[in-house]
Amino acid sequence: MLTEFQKRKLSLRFYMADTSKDGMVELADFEQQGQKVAELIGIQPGSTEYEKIISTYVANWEIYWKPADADGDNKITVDEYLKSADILIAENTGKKTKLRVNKAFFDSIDLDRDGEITLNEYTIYLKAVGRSEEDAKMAFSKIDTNGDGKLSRDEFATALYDYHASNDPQAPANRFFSLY
Ligand SMILES: [Ca+2]
Ligand SMILES: [Ca+2]
Ligand SMILES: [Ca+2]
Ligand SMILES: [Ca+2]
Repeated sequence: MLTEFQKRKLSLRFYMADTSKDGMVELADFEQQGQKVAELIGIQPGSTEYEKIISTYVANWEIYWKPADADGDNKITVDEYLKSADILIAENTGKKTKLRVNKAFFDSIDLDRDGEITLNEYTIYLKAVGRSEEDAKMAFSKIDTNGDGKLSRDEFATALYDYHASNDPQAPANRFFSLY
């Protein structure tokens, strides 16, 4: 069972992902996030690069979010999201599963596809979901655990798992999305 602390934390993340602010997380939110990222880095609609960015955001929806849609209406309510997060945490997945589950999300943020996320790439993502540059800097410093200025797949997946699972209000990974 999720604790009240986890529920509050994950609900904030849910409402951040709901960029259309209609109370549901759906495909359109991810298309919107991809569009915003393209706009922030000056990529024109219709270009190959633009389509690539959108497709990584669509993949993120398909792989991480859509499985939470228990009633199959293509919209995720906060209750559906919390239930699926509860199951994921209870499964206490190993490192391989963490890396697999988080691959699409990592790939959508790693804009130059070099296998590492820089502060700049992370800032673009967080801005696209409504956070500020300062928020991004703070969040990044908490999850770049070896302090080399880049997020490896391993650091990213571990921090994201801890973000979901941790019930310790002091855990650095709580700041993954800068929220709370
Ligand atoms: Ca929405
Ligand atoms: Ca649903
Ligand atoms: Ca990169
Ligand atoms: Ca690092």
